[in-house]
Amino acid sequence: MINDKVLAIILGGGQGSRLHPLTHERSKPAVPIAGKYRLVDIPISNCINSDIKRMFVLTQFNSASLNRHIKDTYHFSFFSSAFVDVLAAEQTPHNKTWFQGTADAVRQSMHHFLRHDFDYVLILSGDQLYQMDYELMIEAHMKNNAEISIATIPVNAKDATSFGILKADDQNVVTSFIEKPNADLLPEWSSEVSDEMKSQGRNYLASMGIYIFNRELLVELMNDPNTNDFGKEIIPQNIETHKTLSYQYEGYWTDIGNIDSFFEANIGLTNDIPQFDLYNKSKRIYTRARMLPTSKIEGTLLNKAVIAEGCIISAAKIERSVIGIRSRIGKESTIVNTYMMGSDSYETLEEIENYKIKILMGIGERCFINNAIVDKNCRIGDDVRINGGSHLEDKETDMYVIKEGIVVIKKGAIIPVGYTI
Ligand code: ADQ
Ligand code: ADP
Repeated sequence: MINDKVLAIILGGGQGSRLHPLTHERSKPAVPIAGKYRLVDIPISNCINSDIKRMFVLTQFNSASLNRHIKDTYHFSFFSSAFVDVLAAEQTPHNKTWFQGTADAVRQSMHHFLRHDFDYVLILSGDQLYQMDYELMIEAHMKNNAEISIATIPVNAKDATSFGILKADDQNVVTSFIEKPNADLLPEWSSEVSDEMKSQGRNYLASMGIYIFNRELLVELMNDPNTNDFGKEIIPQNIETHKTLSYQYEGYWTDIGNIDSFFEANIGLTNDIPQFDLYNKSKRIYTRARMLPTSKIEGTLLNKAVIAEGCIISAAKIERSVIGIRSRIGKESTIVNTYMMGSDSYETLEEIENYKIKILMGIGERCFINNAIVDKNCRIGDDVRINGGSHLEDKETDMYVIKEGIVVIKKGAIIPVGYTI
């Protein structure tokens, strides 16, 4: 049983500044994706689907929403050894012992891991969208007597500079590794890849930031207090002395660590055949069962829309958009290229009566919203016009942030009637 041998560690995020403002009030693993899930559901579901059921989530700060989500979602049988535990750094950013990097985060939590029986540790990133069977990677690791394995994927030259790039021999043993190489170094780093990858210009083998370490080796490496990061230090410093295997993966995989890639990954779910398959029952993505009512839609032209449960929609048109749980959208509004995360609760008629500002939760009437992310619990007044795009410069106000043309409305923001962005 693989579950007895492997412990999974999910790196839930450093300061999360690249996903600001979505990470302003919550830790990165708790950021909502795809209308009803949270980022952390992806690696957790991949683990469950790979029969790995003992998981730690490391995060820089404890958010109530992350703990509640994990507690309310992952109920394992009383008789099983399965668990998902959140370990949050308890220090402040000014304190030196605040997690200094991915390896440091693992180091500071080692005492929690060592209480368990395991032979291998599977280290995962918390901000990637993919469905991978880790069991196959662990089998390859064991079969080849490797001490470290790195999941790798071919990428093109443009992307190669944002990843760890490696070279492997014909037995897939890693021979060299460079973290985020400059573009001028790239010519030396191309690899032999399959014809299909070659035809897409994906000639560089990138680390997916997914690692397997043998227990003894990890303990040994974590005893060195001078290494803080897997990609920058641990991996490059150990490939020569410890057999390191490249486990090549060619399925859909995308890093969603910044606003632009997060937005694209969500909007990509509206494609005819999305690359990330939420409808595959053997690769199910788990999340909290909320017992919401079905969505109610009136007079709306829907085209490539992904709509979660519990919505009340009277919009004129919704196109290429993901609409999250409990969203309310008023009459004659048009929503295009938008990820609306939804709301945490419905307002009662009484609350609506007594609410001073009189802007209801959700999106009002006659609005136009394009190229936007609307975080949870926003109140967007009638006749608001938000037109994101490359014509807008990066900017932050107390209501919204513009990053690379995408307008992100902050959680709980109130956008007054008639406002234009
Ligand atoms: P990056 O993604 O740039 O490169 P990093 O920012 O360290 O690496 O993040 C890796 C994961 O760890 C992310 O999920 C991040 O949120 C999380 N993380 C970062 N700091 C953390 C901390 N202090 N505590 C807890 N979690 C933390 C890495 C590798 C590259 C590889 C890419 C693939 O270094 O070699 O190519 O991942 O995405
Ligand atoms: P986030 O997704 O931004 O991290 P939280 O997880 O903190 O947000 O909020 C989600 C949960 O909070 C919901 O499950 C809901 O139970 C609860 N909640 C938030 N606001 C309200 C409210 N006004 N009334 C009832 N429950 C609420």
